[in-house]
Amino acid sequence: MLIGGARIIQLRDKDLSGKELFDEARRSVELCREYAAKLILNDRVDIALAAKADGVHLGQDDLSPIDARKILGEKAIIGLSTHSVEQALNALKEPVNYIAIGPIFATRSKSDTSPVVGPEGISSVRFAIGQFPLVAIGGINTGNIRDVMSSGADSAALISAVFSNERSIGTMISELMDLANH
Ligand code: TZP
Ligand code: MG
Repeated sequence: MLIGGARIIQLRDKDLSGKELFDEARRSVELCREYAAKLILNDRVDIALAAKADGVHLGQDDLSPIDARKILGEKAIIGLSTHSVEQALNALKEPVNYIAIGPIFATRSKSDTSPVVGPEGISSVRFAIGQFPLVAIGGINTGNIRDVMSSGADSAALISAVFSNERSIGTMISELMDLANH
């Protein structure tokens, strides 16, 4: 992903032990530094702190952004997942650096998702939050990323779309970035 030009990597693994995740996080942080990219840890504020990650990505049921901010400090990037305009508006009152909205489309990467919000959901959240940084997540691929960006997302977060049978992860990322930026 770094070779392909990804600027922010989220380390997300719900199955690793704390020790294993910490080791992965440390290696990932080191690699991201080499590419001047950022490493965000999913869910785990404690491991983000211990591994000196750039920040943490929180869900609605994780530690609150206020508590994460107390632990990680002013410079940390804190993102919050939201699934509706109402949640996105509430997120604006929290000490977060970006809001994520999703799932945009159907996804197989997560089973307990809220209903899909579609590109219209991105537009509604964009309208509600003004210029605040907005990340779109869930089911985004080469076929729909342009629509996602033109609906008002600043960034797209994705997993499955970078794993192709024919092409490398780096190639997929650079293709997705080209589509997103043009
Ligand atoms: N929540 C909804 S989708 C997703 C998360 C964490 C991961 C991204 O999924 P996809 O569809 O593989 O890009
Ligand atoms: Mg989470």
